[in-house]
Amino acid sequence: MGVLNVTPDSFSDGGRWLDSEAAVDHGRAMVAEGADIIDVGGESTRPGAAEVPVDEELRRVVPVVEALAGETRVSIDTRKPEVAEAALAAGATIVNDVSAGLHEVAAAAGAGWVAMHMRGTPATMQQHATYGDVVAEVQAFLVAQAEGAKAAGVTEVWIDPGLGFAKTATHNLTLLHHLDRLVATGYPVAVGASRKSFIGKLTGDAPVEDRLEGSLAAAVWAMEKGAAMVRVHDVRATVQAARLVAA
Ligand code: HH2
Repeated sequence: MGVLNVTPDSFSDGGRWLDSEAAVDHGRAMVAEGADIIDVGGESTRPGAAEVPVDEELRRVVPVVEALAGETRVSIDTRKPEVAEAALAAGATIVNDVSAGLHEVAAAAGAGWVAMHMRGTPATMQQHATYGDVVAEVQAFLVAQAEGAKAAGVTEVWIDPGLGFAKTATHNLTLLHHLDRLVATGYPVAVGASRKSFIGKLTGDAPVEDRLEGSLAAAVWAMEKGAAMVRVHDVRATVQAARLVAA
């Protein structure tokens, strides 16, 4: 899954693809590099990010989804039902749901759904990064959400531990270490580690533009533990790594 942030403020590529044409070109480039799904998002969810009004989020994402949907599979990365509905109407076929609360929208459209674990909102989530057993708690939440979605009629349900969302670096590492426990639930697992701050922290404070190697290591680890999808910014390099893992 290639990341396409149509935002001014995403943590690693904010402002680069804000213009629709530049965004569509970047989406096409990621498809050419081997991405199977392009994940279009119009709201940054980095820690502390402010909420984007619905109209503005729609203005950012709908033209980009429309342009890419005829050429590749598109997911919509949003927390808002209105935005998910509009993107599905524009041709997206998966809701990448960082709120894990939009399964009814996916069910109504016959779309796939990614349930990601988070606590609170991006503005408040780092205050909620306390767990007794992070793996058990994340797993229990995701399985409950996934079962609810299946019962509502969603046939394609993914689960995602939500690295960096109400998680410390240690929580992220613990979840990666025990990713096989999420895989054992039987739901296909998606993982988004790409360029996140815990990678910088573990690599001598590498700035966001210098986290490719750490991101690849995390993606390879996740795939080896059984993840069925990795959400990444650097598609060409990750596809090459994925082919080696698969071989
Ligand atoms: N991470 C981000 C956004 N969406 N979706 C899933 N399923 N899993 C993730 O780990 C995930 C996600 C945050 O990364 P990014 O989109 O690069 O940044 P920002 O939120 O600042 O736009």
